[in-house]
Amino acid sequence: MEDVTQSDQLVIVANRLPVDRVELPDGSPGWRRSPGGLVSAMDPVMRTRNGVWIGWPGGTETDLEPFEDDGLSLVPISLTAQDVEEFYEGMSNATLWPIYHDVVAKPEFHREWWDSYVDVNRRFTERAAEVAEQGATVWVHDYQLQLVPQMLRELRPDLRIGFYLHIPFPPAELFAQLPWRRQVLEGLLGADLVGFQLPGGAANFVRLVRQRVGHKTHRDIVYLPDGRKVRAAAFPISIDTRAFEELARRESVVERCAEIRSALGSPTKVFLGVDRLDYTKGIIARLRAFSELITDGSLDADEAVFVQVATPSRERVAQYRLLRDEIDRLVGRINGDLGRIGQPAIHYLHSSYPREEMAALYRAADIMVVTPFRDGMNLVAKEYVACRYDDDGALVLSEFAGASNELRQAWLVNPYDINGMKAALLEACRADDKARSRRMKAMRRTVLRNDVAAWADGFLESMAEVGRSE
Ligand code: ADQ
Repeated sequence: MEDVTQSDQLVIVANRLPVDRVELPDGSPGWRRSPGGLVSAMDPVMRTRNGVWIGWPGGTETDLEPFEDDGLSLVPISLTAQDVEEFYEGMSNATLWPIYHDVVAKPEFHREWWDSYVDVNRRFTERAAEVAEQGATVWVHDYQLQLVPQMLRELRPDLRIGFYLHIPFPPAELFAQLPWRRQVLEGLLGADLVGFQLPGGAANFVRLVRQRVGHKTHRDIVYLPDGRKVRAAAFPISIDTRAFEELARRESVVERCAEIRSALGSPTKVFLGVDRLDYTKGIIARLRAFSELITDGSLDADEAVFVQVATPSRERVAQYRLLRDEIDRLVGRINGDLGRIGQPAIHYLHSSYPREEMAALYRAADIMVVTPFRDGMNLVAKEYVACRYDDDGALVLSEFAGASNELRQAWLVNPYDINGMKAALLEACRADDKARSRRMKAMRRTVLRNDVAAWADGFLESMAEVGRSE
């Protein structure tokens, strides 16, 4: 029965707040909304449900007060320089991130990083417990905050708690390396609903709970000894598809697309890669595959160029600095060997761009190359499809990106197989108009149907049901 004191309030707890600290024209500090699918998906729900967003603003400022930004209530959590080093760069990005991504890089284990992870998770929890109204819904996001569900349930058993993992949940064999594996599983079990990108992640989780914690499970439900039930299920995330399409249709974007192609020397085929600079994204293997196609004469350097955009990311973590140097060297070598004056084979841009520029790049690309070794979803693949309202363009996509579950009509590749990637790049490049448009049409139907609003609604409806069935 519905309790009259239940609140409709929705509290989001995520590592980052959806705003960045900026300097206003008068020199005073202010905030700028950081564009992103999650914020735009949550915005309408947050407005109707008296929403509050708890997160870290990204710096080390202290004594930040809760504030309103364009109708959104934001509650900042302060991190010290030591928290950033141990909780964020350490435990989150040098331990959990590689373990959850197939150990593509070697994870580091440090007990003081774990202590900091527990401590910061507790601070997020305490703030959520203060802010949430009686019976509110709290939606916790991602691998940085896996202990929050359990900590919050202990403080506030009246709340309905959901958790969503944006990255893959690893197979039991890899997860078992984590010295704090049981604490993490128990942390997640504090939620009523634990959401994953793919059914495989949910199944890994349920299996681990059975093996390592010893709870009874049946299909997607975990039965706790106190009678509580936890559901683990897949909710593949998406993008604001219509907003991307609308952007891609703008006159200014169409003009910018033509400008980009002409600045590249009007090649016949433009290949594009867009990633955060991360070792999971497979940037090196893909550039190598492309350069070999030119070296062995399958592609002509006068006809084909590769544009690789890599957003700076986690630059204080050692593995990321090494990767950046490695990419710099590889691009230098390829262009030294294959480029001509004013005509490099690879255009490498190490920076972040506004969404209009991204849309223009997607429009300008004949072949979009998305080849991560492991990726929860990969929104770039979906953004590319959303921008191709002309039903043209080819997507080469790794089997190991979550997006490959839905975008079956892409040219699917194993990113570890360089020859296989070369063959797929060539096929995508040589496909006739009919084949390209047939594949693109089918993928567009998929991303139009499952957009980010459908994703958020699906998760929240499922949370409401889990609550009711108890
Ligand atoms: P990411 O690892 O960051 O996300 P992805 O899903 O591709 O990977 O999202 C990247 C976002 O950054 C895209 O929206 C893209 O447009 C933007 N971006 C990339 N390069 C950019 C640039 N140079 N300038 C501006 N914007 C740029 C994590 C998981 C993914 C999962 C998402 C969402 O690792 O697997 O899909 O969360 O759940």
